[in-house]
Amino acid sequence: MDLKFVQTTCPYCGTGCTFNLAVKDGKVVGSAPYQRSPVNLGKTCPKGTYAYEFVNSEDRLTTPLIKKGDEFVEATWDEAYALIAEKFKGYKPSEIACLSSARTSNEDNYAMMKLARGVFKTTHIDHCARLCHSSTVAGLAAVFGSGAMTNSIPDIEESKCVFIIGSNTFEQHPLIGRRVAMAKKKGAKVIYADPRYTPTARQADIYMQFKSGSDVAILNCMMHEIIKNGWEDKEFIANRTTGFEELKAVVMKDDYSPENVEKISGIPAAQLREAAEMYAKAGSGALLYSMGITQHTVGVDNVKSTANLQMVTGYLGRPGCGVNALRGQNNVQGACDMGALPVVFTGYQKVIDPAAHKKFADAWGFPDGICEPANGYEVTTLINVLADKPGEIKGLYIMGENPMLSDPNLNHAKHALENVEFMVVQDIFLTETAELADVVLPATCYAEKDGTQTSTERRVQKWRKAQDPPGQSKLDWKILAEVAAAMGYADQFTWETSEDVFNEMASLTPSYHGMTYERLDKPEALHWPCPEVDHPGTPILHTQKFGTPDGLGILTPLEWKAPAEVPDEEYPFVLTTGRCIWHWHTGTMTRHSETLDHEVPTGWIEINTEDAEKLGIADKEIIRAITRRGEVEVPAKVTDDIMKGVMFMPFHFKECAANMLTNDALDPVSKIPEYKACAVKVEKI
Ligand code: MGD
Ligand code: SF4
Repeated sequence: MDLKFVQTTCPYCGTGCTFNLAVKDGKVVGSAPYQRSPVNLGKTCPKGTYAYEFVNSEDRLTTPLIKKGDEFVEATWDEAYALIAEKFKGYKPSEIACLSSARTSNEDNYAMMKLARGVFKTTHIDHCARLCHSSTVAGLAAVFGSGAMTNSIPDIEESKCVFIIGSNTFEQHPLIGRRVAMAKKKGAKVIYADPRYTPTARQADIYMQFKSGSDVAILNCMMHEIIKNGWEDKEFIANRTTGFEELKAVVMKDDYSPENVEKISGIPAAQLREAAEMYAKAGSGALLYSMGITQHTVGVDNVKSTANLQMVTGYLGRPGCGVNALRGQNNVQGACDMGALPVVFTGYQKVIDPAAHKKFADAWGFPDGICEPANGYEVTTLINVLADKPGEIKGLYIMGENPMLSDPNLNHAKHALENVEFMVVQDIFLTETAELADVVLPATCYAEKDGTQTSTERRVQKWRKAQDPPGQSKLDWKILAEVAAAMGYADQFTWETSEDVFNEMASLTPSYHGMTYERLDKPEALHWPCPEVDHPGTPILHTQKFGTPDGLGILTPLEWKAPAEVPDEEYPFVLTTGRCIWHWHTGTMTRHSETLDHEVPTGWIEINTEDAEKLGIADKEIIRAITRRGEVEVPAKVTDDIMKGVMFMPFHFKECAANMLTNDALDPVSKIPEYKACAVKVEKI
């Protein structure tokens, strides 16, 4: 028997835990701890522990498929490439769109970005960061000059007070949650604000339960109390920020007094006062947030509001502090860094900047040039264009995304995708989206490839190949390079290894410039920015100055605005949605993992005990949940963990898909949908 252990990085959440895959006779059969990781210190959550189980699932895609009539038939790679090239050559650049993937490596995303902009010459490329943290990128970039998590995961342990708002850290980033627990053991206080009494709430010294969608009011109220009592960091404000007087004029309004914010949020005024005092007086404060902040029509305002609080308290640029935006997908930070966005090349170099455009055009050397120096469609705009203007986009190439379960308002998304003339899906499973495709291409998963991913803390880590790919499946970047070759651009895609792709990318990307595969092999890897080969990486951003033109952080006066859809007589409850610890996003991988699927085999809707009593609904009863956009039948979970008037659904389960219900209203700046608040009613069946 041949048994070996291959160290790799978890393919689920943005924490970036390292573990070993156990490989017996060439097949992945289990996982084992890797003790030297400074991120997870040898531990993993259930998803990481069982991340080996889906790898050899019988349902993995193993051969290219081409749709003939309503059925897929197996095809050779050459047949699939020939068809893709024939179709895409027939479209104008503006008629093609590409969706890249936060589940694939940096190398795969770079290849997709180059294929889109260099071969298809389209500006329309985006990925699911749009649905997740586009408000973080837009919000933090505007006020700090960089749209990423400011501090590192180990650094959270140094905090004297951790303030978590809109993140169920202990369930969704469990190994970051463990850091919070470690900080607490050292004496830190924990303040938690969330509509649900989650496992994170159990760790809190102060737990503030509030109505989804009142974040700006709560944060303004905390600043109101801090400034009223003179607890703000006057030196930090004077030396490192701009706009304090304008901010003060708004937050000091009576609208944001604890009594008035109690009316908006449901949090008792006394608790708001207590939280503001505890936080401001702690001496160091790490603010952690996730999709509870970002997924709103005011997502960018929410993000800027968290930045305001951190600047007012001076909790930035030093250990135990920071705006810690906990990114969702394992490589959503990396996919953004790689330029899988409609406005930037790698490292956030703007497509509309003539110098950046020329730099990439020259380096890539496409004889007929690259895309226009213009911005493309965001995913959510693309879906609206597909739905409303059939024919404007004709060809769609999707790598590693499943919008048919992850997009809001699924009836609308389905209508949009059905309007695509020719769709390619490149995935590891035949997803709900792949079922609508004309060509499906089988890709390798994390266990079958070398590559890198960038975690939420900007740490760039390695994936290492543990087994051969199943059937004819291939590396994502390799497939994209072969598509490029079929389109006539083999000379621009001559990479032989993942490392070749990385080196090309790093040579064009200042924040990755000093990284090499050799340097990334160390257990601690490297945090960007890492501009030179002798640079140690940057675990904490903004230590001396911000990335804004004048180096100052921008305080932004913000008024609270209600969600786009609020409860009324017909739809009297607020619906909020998210994940559970056992499953990941659209469940493609976790539902192919026997252990995880066995733990939580289907979805549910959480209803407060008093609300359920009034409606005559029993625990586990199958009920109908209805919004203005759709309806689903789903088992009720009657619980006191959710506040009265609010309901919660996880979005992993196709048989009771939360996104049949959610609202596709968008934040005007980041274009993120409002997954976290819409109006719902429930009925007995
Ligand atoms: P995933 O399930 O992660 O969802 O939206 P998606 O990205 O669409 O889909 C990723 C796909 O990648 C899967 O089909 C998987 O099989 C495939 N895959 C995995 N590894 C590989 C690989 O190596 N190569 C290739 N080619 N494919 C691979 C997620 C999106 O969902 C996000 S990021 C968020 S934050 C949103 N959250 C959210 C919410 O909170 N509520 C509701 N209601 N909906 C939401 N939708 C959003
Ligand atoms: Fe994987 Fe995230 Fe769990 Fe770590 S916390 S094992 S990265 S899912």
